[in-house]
This record gives sequence, C-alpha cells and structure tokens, in this order.
Amino acid sequence: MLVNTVINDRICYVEMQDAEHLNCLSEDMCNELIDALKYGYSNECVGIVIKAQTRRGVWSAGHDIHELPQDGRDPLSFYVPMEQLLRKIQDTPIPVIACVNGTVWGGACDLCLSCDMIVSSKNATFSITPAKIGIPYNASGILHFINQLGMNKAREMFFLGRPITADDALNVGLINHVAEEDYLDHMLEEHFLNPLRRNSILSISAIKRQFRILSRASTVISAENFERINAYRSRVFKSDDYKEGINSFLEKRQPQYKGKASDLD
Ligand code: YXS
Repeated sequence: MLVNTVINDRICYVEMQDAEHLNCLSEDMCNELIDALKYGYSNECVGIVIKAQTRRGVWSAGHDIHELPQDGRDPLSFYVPMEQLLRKIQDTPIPVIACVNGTVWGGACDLCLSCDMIVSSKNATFSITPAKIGIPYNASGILHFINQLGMNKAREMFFLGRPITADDALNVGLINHVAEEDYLDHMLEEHFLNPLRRNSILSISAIKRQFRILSRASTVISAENFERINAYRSRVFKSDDYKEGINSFLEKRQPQYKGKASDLD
C-alpha cells in the first residue's frame, strides 16, 4: 500500500507513504489516491486531507519519470493516471486540502493546485518543472496555474522551473496558510477542519460544485486553436529534446537540448 487512509471525526486523512520513492505520482500511487478520495466521499466525510511521509525533505517528486513514455505517446494525455487524479480531486464534491511539509515538484504541484486549499510548513517549496525535463505541459494544467497565480507568476514558474518558497507561494495566493512544521497539524485542525465539521456540508458541496463549473466557464477556444495546441504539444513530446530531458535526468547529467523555438513555427 502506497497510501494510508484513516477517517477521524468525519475527516478523511490520506497519507502518501512511498517515501522510499519520494512519493512519485506513479500509476499505482495515482490509482490509490483516487480510491482514497472515493472512500472519503462515500463515507460521508466533510473534508479530505492529502498529506505525505517525507524523505530527503520531499513531499512528492511529481510524476514518476520512469513512467513517461518515449514511444511518441502523449505523456500527459487525458487518460493518464495523474490527469485522472487531478480531475478526481477537482470533482470530489467535498473540500480536499493539501497539507504540505516538504518540497513539491512537477505534477505534484498541479496536484496541490487542484486541491481546494493548501496549508504548508515554512520549509515547503513548490515548483513546476516540465521545461527542465523537456515536457510539453497540457492546457488544463497550464490553466490551473493561470487561474490560480495570474499570468506572470505562472509564466515564471513554468519557464524557470525554479522552486518558490512557502512565503512566496502565500504572497501570490498559491497557498492559504503557512505554519512552523511542528504547529502545522494543529493549525490545520483549528483553522480548517473544525470549521468544516461545524459548517453545512450541503451548502459547501453546492458551492464547490459551482466553483468547478465557473472555473471552467471562461475557457472556450476555437477548433483551430485546439488543433494548434495539440500540434505544439505533439511536436515537443515526439522530439529528441523530450527523450534527452528524461534520459539526462535518469543518467544524472545536465541535458543538452538542441530544439529551437522556430521548430514550432
Ligand atoms: O538514483 P536513484 O535510483 O536513487 O533515484 C533517484 C532519482 O532518480 C529518483 N527520483 C525520481 N524518480 C522518478 N521520478 C521522479 N520524479 C523522481 N525524482 C527523483 O529518486 C532518487 C533520489 O533522487 P535524488 O538523488 O535526486 O535526491 P535529492 O534529494 O538529491 O533530490 C530530490 C529531488 C526531488 C529535488 C530530485 O530528485 C529532483 O529534482 N527530482 C525531479 C523532480 C521533478 O522535476 N519532478 C517532475 C517530474 S515530471 C512531472 O511531474 C510532470 C510531467 S512535469 O515535468 O510536466 O512537471
């Protein structure tokens, strides 16, 4: 079991416990997290908390790079387990809170943004790293960041792939609250979970369902632009740079990218 799930006083606590693999979002991890979300909702919980056992200070190292396809398939297509997990978090009709006490990387950052709220310890950092690994992130993921952070901060995070600190993340509205690590659980219970236990889950669930609909309301794109996005992304994930990004990481060396922006013209 990669995930431990416990219900206490109508809150479902979901803990990633694959610290040995830095809680990589492998297919198995994603599927267990999806099952945990279903378990919490089907047991009349009023909230779900996603936590992690950390190792080397890492909350989650993001998508398992070993599982990124190199045969020309889209690494972030609609049906990949990580994308299914992100949608499941957004579609679960009760609040899902990420409780972060370490560094968050790549798809795990999108996992946190898919949650309704994020609380973190001061030592947490958040980074989205497709540019470092030569991966073409997908439109729904980019939209998460634009909606949550605004264009400039979202571009900074994607283009630079540099971790932002918990305080920086708080300032830009990525996270809701920061606490000293040994006070994090107490703050989570007092300021987030106890109010959920007291409030009307019927009202909260109706409001969360509206947030889901309204957050998608503005994004209508033309058929041509839909095809343009797919063309950009497939040119990247079929490129030599994409393979170089994955292999350089696994071989523990700096990538030597040869692709040019004009390759997409
Ligand atoms: O050499 P061994 O076998 O011990 O394995 C090393 C790493 O290869 C492995 N590892 C990973 N394996 C698969 N997928 C990963 N995401 C991953 N991250 C790490 O774990 C062992 C220990 O790693 P090491 O030696 O680097 O530990 P460290 O303490 O020096 O550094 C920890 C990290 C997390 C800072 C470092 O491992 C790192 O930067 N990992 C990659 C983080 C990242 O960029 N994740 C994004 C993955 S791709 C993704 O999520 C999206 C698709 S996207 O790219 O679009 O965001």
